[in-house]
Amino acid sequence: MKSVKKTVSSSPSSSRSSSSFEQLESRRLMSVVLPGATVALPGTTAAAQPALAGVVVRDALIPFSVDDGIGHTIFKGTLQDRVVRENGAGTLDFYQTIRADAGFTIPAVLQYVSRSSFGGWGVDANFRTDGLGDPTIKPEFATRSADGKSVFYRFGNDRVDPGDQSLFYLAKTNAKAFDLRGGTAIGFGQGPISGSGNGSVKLTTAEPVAPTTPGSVSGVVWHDVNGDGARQAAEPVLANQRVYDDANHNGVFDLGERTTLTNASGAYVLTNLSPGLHQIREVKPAGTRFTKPSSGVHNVVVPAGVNTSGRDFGITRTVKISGTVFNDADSDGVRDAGEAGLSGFKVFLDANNNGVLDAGEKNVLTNAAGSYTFNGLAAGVYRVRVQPKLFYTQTAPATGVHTVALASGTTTSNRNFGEHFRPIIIDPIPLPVPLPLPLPRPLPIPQPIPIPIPQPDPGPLAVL
Ligand SMILES: [Ca+2]
Ligand SMILES: [Ca+2]
Ligand SMILES: [Ca+2]
Ligand SMILES: [Ca+2]
Repeated sequence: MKSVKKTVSSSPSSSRSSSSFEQLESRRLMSVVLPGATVALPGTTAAAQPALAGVVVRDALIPFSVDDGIGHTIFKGTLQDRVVRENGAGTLDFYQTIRADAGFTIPAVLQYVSRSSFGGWGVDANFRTDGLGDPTIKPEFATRSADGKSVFYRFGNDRVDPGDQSLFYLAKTNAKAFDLRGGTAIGFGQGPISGSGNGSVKLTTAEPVAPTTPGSVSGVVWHDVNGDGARQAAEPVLANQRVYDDANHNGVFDLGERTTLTNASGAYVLTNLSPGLHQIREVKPAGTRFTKPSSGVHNVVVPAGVNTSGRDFGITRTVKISGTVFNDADSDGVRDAGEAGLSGFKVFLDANNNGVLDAGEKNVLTNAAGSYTFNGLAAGVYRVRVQPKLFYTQTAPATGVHTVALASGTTTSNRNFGEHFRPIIIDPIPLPVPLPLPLPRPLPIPQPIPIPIPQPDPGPLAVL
């Protein structure tokens, strides 16, 4: 601590000429900074201002350095950016303190700190004398721009030695919410480096914002018995399933993340979600997998004050097998670049393991990409084979079969088959030598059929 306050040069001309000092009257401990006004800062303590007592809701250390633009680093240190929610009113106070690195051996001269984004908010400016910091490093005046947006703390060219820290200066506001898109500019004057100039830095810090109306997300958790990702009427809902807002996007339910349980109807509503992107997940019961969404996560952009419904979760105990039949052009058993999938191959689950597709054995045809999927199977052991096809020889797997053992709710993929196309050249069948056509025999001349000469009627036979 320095016994005598040191100043190096006169104050910046920007603020003093247009100053209009507000009468402090009885408010001796906090100074309201109206737009366009300048106030003297007397300093205060939590004992004198009990309203300042609160909970720290943000406390960030932001390292920074300041160059003078002509090749000198004139300051190196840390800005501590803190937001406190007052216990009584629930309003936010925005604190900062500047600390010089111990290892940076050149003393610097602190001129000003300017914070943007206070437009529209009530601001009382001051500094704390009951906290950490060197009592000689503090702002004497606060000026607010005419539009109310920026609050300018004027330090009187206070000398900051390595390891020194300013007192905490603050803006007590009537805001109840904040974000991290504010700006803080810090200016340093000429230091003792020969030939050095002024310099400043702009850092991203907390700012007061209007509170937003939260939104919500709702849906149903159900048992997708057949694993098809759709909810059939006979499929039951699941109660007491934990759904949560995965705030840190790590795929795990962590303490402090907003959560709820599904009710007897399998329904959930996650409330009080800030507007913006949320990852809504469910804690998956053991031995199951998600079929809807298959990724297990709903990415929802929550609008302010609106419920987003229909974000259902389907879980199943069934298993899934998938793979591809590919054209193994070089017959090496490996799918190389350029070896396309083969459509129309029949892949089957060889239940009796006899190597052939029998009646009743599940089978599917590969699609245009050569892919196949068996979904909704019960957990167990499966032998997957491809039915031979004319002109193709199977090259993979070497054993000719994928044998897979799948526990409840698991899947296996890339169960691929290589098929090499080898057309069989068949010798042409010799054409039979044509036999000489038999000469047509002359048709016999038809003979006239003798017409029977009618006989006279013998008359009735005499009965003997
Ligand atoms: Ca279903
Ligand atoms: Ca998490
Ligand atoms: Ca190959
Ligand atoms: Ca069979």
